[in-house]
Amino acid sequence: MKSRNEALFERARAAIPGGVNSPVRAYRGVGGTPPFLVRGAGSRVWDADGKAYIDYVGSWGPLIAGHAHRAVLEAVQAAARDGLSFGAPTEREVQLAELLKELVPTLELVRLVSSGTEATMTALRLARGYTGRSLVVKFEGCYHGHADSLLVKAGSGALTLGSPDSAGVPSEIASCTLVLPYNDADALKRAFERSGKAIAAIIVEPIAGNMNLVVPDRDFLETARRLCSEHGSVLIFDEVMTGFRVALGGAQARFGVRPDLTTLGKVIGGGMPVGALGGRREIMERLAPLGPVYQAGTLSGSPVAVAAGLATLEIVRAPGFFERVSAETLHLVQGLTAAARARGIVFCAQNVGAMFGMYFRSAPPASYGEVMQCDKSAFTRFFHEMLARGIYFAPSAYEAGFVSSAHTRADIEETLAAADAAFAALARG
Ligand code: KE4
Repeated sequence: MKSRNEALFERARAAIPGGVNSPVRAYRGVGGTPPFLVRGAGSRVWDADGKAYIDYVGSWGPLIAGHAHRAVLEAVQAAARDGLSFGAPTEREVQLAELLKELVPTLELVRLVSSGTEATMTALRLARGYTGRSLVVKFEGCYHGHADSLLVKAGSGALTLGSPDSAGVPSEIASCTLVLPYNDADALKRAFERSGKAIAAIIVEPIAGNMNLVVPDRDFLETARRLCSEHGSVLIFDEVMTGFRVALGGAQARFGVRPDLTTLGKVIGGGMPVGALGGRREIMERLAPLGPVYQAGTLSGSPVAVAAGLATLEIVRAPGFFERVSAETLHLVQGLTAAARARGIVFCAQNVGAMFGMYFRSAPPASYGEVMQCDKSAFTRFFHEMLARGIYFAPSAYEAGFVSSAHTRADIEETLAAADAAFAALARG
């Protein structure tokens, strides 16, 4: 007898490529049938077979306030009662732009879009239009959404599926993307010595979360900042994942490095489709309708989606929010590390704010190469042992995990008890 999840997955594969609308959801990286989720509340989700899970994916980052937060739902319902979309300016999107400017001081102007991909795609086009140059620098293992120029040695689902370079991207476009090793300041210096005056932009995850969590050296980001300033290139921090996740002001606040442009998504939509790019006024004013760089969107700044984002950011900005959620995340990673050590499993874990990484290696990786040294089969075994025990991690060794303000200490202790049993199972072989 098929489970509901299996029956749904069979139906889904008959109507949708791979049965999913985003590849990493298909569980190709870990095998098995993905649970079809039917409900979420706080820190938990339920699948079509009625099984409950403590959720550490949080829709891949947006749900930092937990599932179905009352204030977020009420904001969405109130907005929806006035109409779903107008294709005209509304006050709510002005409120969100003003709030983003207040919370992220490097944002002098902000443009709202509907996804992180739109934000990074636009940021690249804007940097190229502003500088008149074509070459962009990205880093191996970083994922910035699925725009053609950025699907070159990409992370996240592309890395999970083993296709970091996508088919369908013309070589002419890929040749304008220079891929360098992440967290390697010397490689960056050499690239700028060779091609600095041709480089329109560096785009970087200031803390990487799409090759698992990799925290760069401050010197790497400071070198990127210095080289861009010296050569007239645009420094783009892709904070779609780290924005309002690692700190209220994002990774740029933690490192004290000022990008020229920042891209945002996930948390700023609170689970609804919102992305944004923002930064220096003289660059942002090149965007249509003011300047020659075109960008548009039917549902950009959707009042219902923006209402979810505004409500979420009001929760996030409350005094003590980050201290509390970071403390619970720290307790989780310390407990996982201790549980593995007690069972003799080579494993470590770390967090930055409410984002964490788990690694089947003896120390957190500081580069893409070190990520590749992690024991992927051990991760896969651990993933399934935990899923069976009602703990829902990202189905890939190349993704970060997320804790919300709805996760209680009891949730963390339940997770650690499951981890002890899972590591024991791994130790038995
Ligand atoms: P979206 O287009 O998926 O909203 O954002 C793309 C994006 C851009 N930049 C960064 C740093 C990102 O992490 C993302 C999207 N992250 C993945 C998870 N690692 C989304 C999950 C998925 O692709 O299904």
